[in-house]
Amino acid sequence: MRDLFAAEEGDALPLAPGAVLLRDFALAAAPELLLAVVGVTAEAPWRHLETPGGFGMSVAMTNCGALGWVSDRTGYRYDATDPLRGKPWPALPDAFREMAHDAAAAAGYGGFVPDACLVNRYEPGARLSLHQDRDEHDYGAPIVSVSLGLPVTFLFGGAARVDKSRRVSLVHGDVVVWGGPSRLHHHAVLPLADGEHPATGRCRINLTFRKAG
Ligand code: MD3
Ligand code: FE
Repeated sequence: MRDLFAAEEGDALPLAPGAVLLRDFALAAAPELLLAVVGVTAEAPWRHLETPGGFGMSVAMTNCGALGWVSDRTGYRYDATDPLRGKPWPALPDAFREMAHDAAAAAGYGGFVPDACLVNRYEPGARLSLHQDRDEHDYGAPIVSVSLGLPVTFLFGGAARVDKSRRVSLVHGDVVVWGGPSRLHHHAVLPLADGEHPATGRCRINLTFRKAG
């Protein structure tokens, strides 16, 4: 338990319409999930993608599942082929599929079957600037986000870029399910503070499950 007044494990805290924070939902499965990340990155290594504007992203990324999110000078897209290796992305590990499905169900989204998992690695200073996730075909499906390792401050705003943002601290084992009216809201990840976590070392890993195709 984080502190005396923190939510009980398994509590579902509404963050915004359609968005639910499941504190500690991935805590028990974390070692298995992290082992699977090692397997995925042995096949499809971490890389810093280039944005269409020509900047290198501070977050290191890879993917597993039928589709992977990629960025290069031509834009953002989902691709069945890893451009680095010219091969399909590694298969979605069973532990990933189950976590995504069960978290979505706990948040009220039954039958979630992701076809894409973006794996993000934040080292100290790495951040994600304000954006929307709108490269997927089906905005009706939720996005499931699993936080592992070092804590981070997550900002989520509204439908318009200028809407006021709220901030929430996401720690090891937290899961957020974004769906319904919040699915296209703007969000950002503030620069990761330096630290050391027993499960991941000096980084934060985020798994983002989507139905992209
Ligand atoms: C809020 N990653 O990869 S998903 C991303 O912590 C990304 O690495 C976050 O944002 C991270 O695109 C976790 C968080 C997320 C996803 C979709 C949303 C937040 C959202 C849709 C609407 C509002
Ligand atoms: Fe995003």
